[in-house]
Amino acid sequence: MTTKGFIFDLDGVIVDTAKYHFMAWNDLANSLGIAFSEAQNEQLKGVSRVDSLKKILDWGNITLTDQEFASRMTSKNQEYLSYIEQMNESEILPGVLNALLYIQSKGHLIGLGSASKNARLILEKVGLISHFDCIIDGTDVTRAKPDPEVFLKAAGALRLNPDHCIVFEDAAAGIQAANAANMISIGIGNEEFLFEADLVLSGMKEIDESMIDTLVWSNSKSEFKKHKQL
Ligand code: B16
Ligand code: MG
Repeated sequence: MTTKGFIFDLDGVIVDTAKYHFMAWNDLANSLGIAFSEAQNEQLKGVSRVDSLKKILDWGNITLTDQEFASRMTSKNQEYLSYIEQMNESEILPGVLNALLYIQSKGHLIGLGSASKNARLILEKVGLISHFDCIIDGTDVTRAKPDPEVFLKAAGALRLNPDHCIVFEDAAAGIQAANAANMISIGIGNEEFLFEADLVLSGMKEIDESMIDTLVWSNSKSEFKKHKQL
């Protein structure tokens, strides 16, 4: 049997760090006199730190000097890290650990493909780092999702053909990146936003062993889609 690579996004798939990003961005926005809502925070999911700050400044119609921009990014990250420091395994989203253990028990490989520069620290905090055969994060890529770079690098680090990889993602841009890499794309969240995915699940808790078996036995994206229609 061909070895498969299961590549996971971090925020929104393995843990819900969006709430911590929200608190830190909200404090930053308020200190600049910009109103910031949870709906706006949704638009920052999967978006890099620098692009997130650019969007918030656009919403508030504010321009900062390069120096001020850099210092705001640093303070946002410091506040975010103070929340991450408190994280533990209770924050792993339901279904994640069982899926990782089953994939490993079958001899397949596990990778991370995240935009976050704090991904390693978060995986350590929740006690999952040892389950990952490779970690590709915001420190390893130059092009943000929907560019497929992060997932192609993960496939390369796992020494697997991209066709043999399956991506789990909660952001539309991440699904587009997986599709561009010719990987099976599994959307985690709302079908309304993730309609480009090969399959959408409401959460990782919906993944069971038979679904993982189906993913393992599908030799390509098109084969998986055909199986899904049966
Ligand atoms: P950091 P993911 C993304 O994680 C988050 O969804 C996004 O909100 C955040 O801005 C980005 O990471 C960068 O995070 O500030 O920690 O480098 O969904 O790609 O795992
Ligand atoms: Mg995400």
